[in-house]
Amino acid sequence: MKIGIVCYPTFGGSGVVATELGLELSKRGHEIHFITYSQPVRLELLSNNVHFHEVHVPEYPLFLYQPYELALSSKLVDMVKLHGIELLHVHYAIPHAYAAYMAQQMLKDEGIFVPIVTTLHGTDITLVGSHPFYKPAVTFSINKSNAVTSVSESLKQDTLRLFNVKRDIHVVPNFIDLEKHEYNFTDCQREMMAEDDERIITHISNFREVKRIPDVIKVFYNIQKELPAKLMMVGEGPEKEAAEKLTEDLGISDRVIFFGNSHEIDNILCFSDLFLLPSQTESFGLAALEAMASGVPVISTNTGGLSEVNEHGFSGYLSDVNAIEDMSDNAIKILADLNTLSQFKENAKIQSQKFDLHNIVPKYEAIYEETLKKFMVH
Ligand code: GMT
Repeated sequence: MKIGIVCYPTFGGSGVVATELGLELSKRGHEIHFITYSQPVRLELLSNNVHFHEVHVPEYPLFLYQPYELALSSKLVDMVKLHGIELLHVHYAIPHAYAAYMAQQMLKDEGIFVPIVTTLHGTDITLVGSHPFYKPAVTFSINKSNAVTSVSESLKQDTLRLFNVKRDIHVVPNFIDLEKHEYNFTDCQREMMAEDDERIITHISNFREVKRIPDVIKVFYNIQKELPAKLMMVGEGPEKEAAEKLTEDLGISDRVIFFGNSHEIDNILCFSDLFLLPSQTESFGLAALEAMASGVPVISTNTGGLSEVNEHGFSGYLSDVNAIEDMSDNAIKILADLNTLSQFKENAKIQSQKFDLHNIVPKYEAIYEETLKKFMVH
């Protein structure tokens, strides 16, 4: 099948999922065309089956805002015609599903029908999409998609609650390539990061408010009072500066390392003992799954889809949002005893196997096939 994938190419779960999906589909014999404004961060290798087409938005001084969705829909039309793309899979409703619908209409005029599969990732629904400014366009784009998927049951329920959706929503959870997370112990340079007796705690995100970065620091502050520990903060975003300030104010800046965005997530996870994700809301929590796949237990909130990913008392623990003391106690419970820690590490790996890409990617393929069959008659 020739599939066009539209996503946000930057660091962030939706782009990562879209890229990994495209790469796996290409291995399964599909021809994949990524259509986006820059090459997705995890898309390192282009091949016969994997293509990248850049959406360029020409600057024009008359426009205060350059019209990306216009440029994207035109690019989609051109690429569908040039490469014979049979289906568009768009990740994130705004503006991708919207632009894809426009492209579909333009192509229809020329006698070409290309179905659209839209995957909802969370922020497009819970944070941005439900804003009254965007709500009509998001509702329209979802209803006009030929198939809609969401990354968790919780996100599906949020979407049904917040929008007047007339389409079925298929839940297809995010996934992980477990083989990639099987690291070689000789590569895991733990000794460069911490002393033998220190526990390594990690947080990875885009440092937006929704991630509750101060809670990460506060939980770590409590942990390091009980046990020798280091905190690895990975990512860039608006809350980073305040986080650095907070570590200084708490007198723990010598125990916290801020890495910035990293292409070496697996290397950092390989020496991590615990992952903290105290988010306000999280449709899935791909970063937590990536941690678990590397054998790192997770302390998270119980919001959104996190309880579908992290199993309380098995792969980690879940607490209410803002329950700093509870999260700290749970973290210490896991970290204080080496046998308990190694049991949780083992469990985290076991839990991640539920999301092995070999089980999940065929679900997308089935949706593509069903959608093509259903809509090709039109
Ligand atoms: O959470 C973010 O900051 C990024 C955002 C995105 O759109 O990439 O993540 C959303 O999609 C991910 C992939 O499906 C999910 O794992 C995240 O939970 C979800 N974020 C939120 O719901 C806040």
